[in-house]
Amino acid sequence: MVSTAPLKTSKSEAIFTAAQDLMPGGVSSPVRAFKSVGGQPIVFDHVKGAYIWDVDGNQYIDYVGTWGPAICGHAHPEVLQALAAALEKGTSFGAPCQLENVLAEMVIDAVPSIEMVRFVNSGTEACMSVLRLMRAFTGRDKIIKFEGCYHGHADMFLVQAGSGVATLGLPDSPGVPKATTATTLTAPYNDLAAVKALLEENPGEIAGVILEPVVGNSGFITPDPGFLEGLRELTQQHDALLVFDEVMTGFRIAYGGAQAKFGITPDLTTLGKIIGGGLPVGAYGGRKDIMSMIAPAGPVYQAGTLSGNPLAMTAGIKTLEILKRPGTYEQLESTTKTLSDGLLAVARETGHAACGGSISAMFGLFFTEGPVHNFEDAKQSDLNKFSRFHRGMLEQGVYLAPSQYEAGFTSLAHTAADIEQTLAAARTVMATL
Ligand code: HOZ
Repeated sequence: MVSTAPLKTSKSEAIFTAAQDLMPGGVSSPVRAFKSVGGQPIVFDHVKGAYIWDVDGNQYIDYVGTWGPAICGHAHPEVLQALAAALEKGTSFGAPCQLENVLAEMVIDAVPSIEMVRFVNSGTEACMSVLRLMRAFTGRDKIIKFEGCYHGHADMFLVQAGSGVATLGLPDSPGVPKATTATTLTAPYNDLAAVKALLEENPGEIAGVILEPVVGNSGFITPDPGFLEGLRELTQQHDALLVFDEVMTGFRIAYGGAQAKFGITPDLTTLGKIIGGGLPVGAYGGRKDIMSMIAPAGPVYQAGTLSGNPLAMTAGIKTLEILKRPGTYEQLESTTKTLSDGLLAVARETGHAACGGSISAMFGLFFTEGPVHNFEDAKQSDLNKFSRFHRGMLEQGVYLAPSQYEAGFTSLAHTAADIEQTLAAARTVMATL
């Protein structure tokens, strides 16, 4: 049972104050700085299962899960054991290792679109590499992305981006040359007519369409019925590629990702987070004829010293082995639905306009009547209320993503008692908002 005693955060505050002189904003990645929810971030000491402990000794039920990788629960004993054995063999090879084959086969078996895969070190790297490949394969420069979708921080994607960009209200970043984003066209999510218009206005010029098949970077937004099917048809009609960014949804929405769940097979897919089991990893893959263009098989250059790192491969392999066991996705679905339905019920009982939902181990809650179909709808959420909710939940021992524009994540380690305690906390907090 996580304690709900008043938070003592003096050590967190001292460490974060010192950090602000050492690192921009005191952090290594923006959203975790709590800028949009106010207050200082808590500084973690250790994590285990569904829980986090901060440096002041406070314990929290965690719904961030290190932004996605911790789907089996933090520091899963089997993952730690596999890593301990792998460590004995060294931390980095910079040369082929059999573990890459093992994880590649697991990914190819699981994800319908992937016939061949390249491992990289982050989701950002996967997306920037896939974009080069899209352009090389089609001989076209323009791409279509969706408002509020986030595909990492490469220049070409910093247009109407979600996640930290939306959280901090930075629609365009200084330092990105106009020429770099001139070929990035945007459409509202779930708006097939807008995509059709862009394809027709730019005949023979669009390399492809990239999207989060279920959005997690402007809050949790699901594709309307027919949207993914429509994108598949439109891209085929215009000889453009369809790319699913499954960095968040891969092995989370289903073992085979959103593409398995919805039965739509893109040409290319990007992955990250879960396939590294908590170590830095990313991957992109897809049709063999397209992937064969990557160097050294083909002329499209992309490389990395730590790519295919044996520790990351080991943690990824063990994580996928655990996820593949019978009943895991049923358990994730049921845990998350109980949480999501419960949060909505509590919001209604306490008189708040709210909407949201869940699929498998991913969920979201907006403080607006909704429905939320796209980023514009998401922006109608009461951000001030979300901030107070976030702080209240923290004080009740529940750690939520410190931004309205991030999805929530559950894990196999979350118990019925954790969910019950979270809903009791939400009832207490929402009654005060
Ligand atoms: N971009 C990630 C969230 N979608 C990570 C955020 C962070 O660590 O600050």
